[in-house]
Amino acid sequence: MPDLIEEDLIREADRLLAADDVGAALKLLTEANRAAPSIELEAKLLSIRHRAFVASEQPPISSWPPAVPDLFEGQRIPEIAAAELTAEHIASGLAHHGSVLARGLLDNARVAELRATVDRAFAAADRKREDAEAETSPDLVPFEPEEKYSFGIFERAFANFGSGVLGVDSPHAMFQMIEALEAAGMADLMMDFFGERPAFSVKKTTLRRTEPDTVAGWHQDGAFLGTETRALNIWTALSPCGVDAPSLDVFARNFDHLVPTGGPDIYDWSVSDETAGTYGLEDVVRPVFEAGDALLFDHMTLHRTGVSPSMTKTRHAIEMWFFAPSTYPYEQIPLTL
Ligand SMILES: O=C(O)CCC(=O)C(=O)O
Ligand SMILES: [Fe+2]
Repeated sequence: MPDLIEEDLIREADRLLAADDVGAALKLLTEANRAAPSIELEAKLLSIRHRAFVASEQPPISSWPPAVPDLFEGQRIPEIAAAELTAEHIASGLAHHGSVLARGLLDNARVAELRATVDRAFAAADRKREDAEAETSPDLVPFEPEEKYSFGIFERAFANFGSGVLGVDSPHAMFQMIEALEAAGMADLMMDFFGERPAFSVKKTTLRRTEPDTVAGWHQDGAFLGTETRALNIWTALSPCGVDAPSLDVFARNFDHLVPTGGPDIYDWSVSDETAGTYGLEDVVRPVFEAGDALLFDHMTLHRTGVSPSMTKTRHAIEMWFFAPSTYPYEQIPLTL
């Protein structure tokens, strides 16, 4: 049960929400939680982010994708220090190279904290699988969206199958990650990029611990997100990867269409190795990430987990998909940033 101070804060946040001041409610609880972290406040923040989502705050900007010059000529996957990143760099990277690698998006302290939170969430998910009655709060608190959404058993099993835990089931991880992205300026930057305050996805925000013996499959996330949405995945490495631990394999080019799916692969939206090969494997890059580096890509980028038999280490990462609310793919269940 929340203690008195938390109850008061939550009541005050509800009052602000009733007066339609979502921003003030989020600010109140965020600042309180920064001063004294509490799972009740963190869970309430997620609930507000979900329930207060509105698709139509701003009209969509008319031309998409943005027409931008190639700011990274001669590079394959462009790299840039996160402190220098602008919305134009993101648009340019996506349009001309398929992705852009932001070095040092999260600092070491934030990475260490997040990695510990991810480990606790995984341990709690293991306990829960052994004993459905196990108490897992505060490490794992099953998220409950509004009733109109279908969500639960399947999504958790699917995340687990992919060596993941749903981000929203760890309100603490979501709090830390959003704080880290705010500190890195990504909230403002995405506002610039999308021309709308971004929303992120309940189903597509995943804490990952990827083992070196994982099975990888080529795909474009647009095969299930749809091609018409405006998306940005911030895929952040929380441990070094690309040499001893799985990274990502990414085509260093733009795709304006979905490539044919099917073949001897894991999901119906997977692309077979043979089909991927027809796009020129010489264009594939496996970035080497330091903890805190992030690859930014979208729903058209053709990629897979980048793994080799020689790898021996597990990699921690967070995959977090953002969308322009006006083009939100609703089955992915929205949360406002
Ligand atoms: O983390 C991985 O290996 C896969 C991530 C992925 O497919 C994605 O972020 O879209
Ligand atoms: Fe993906």
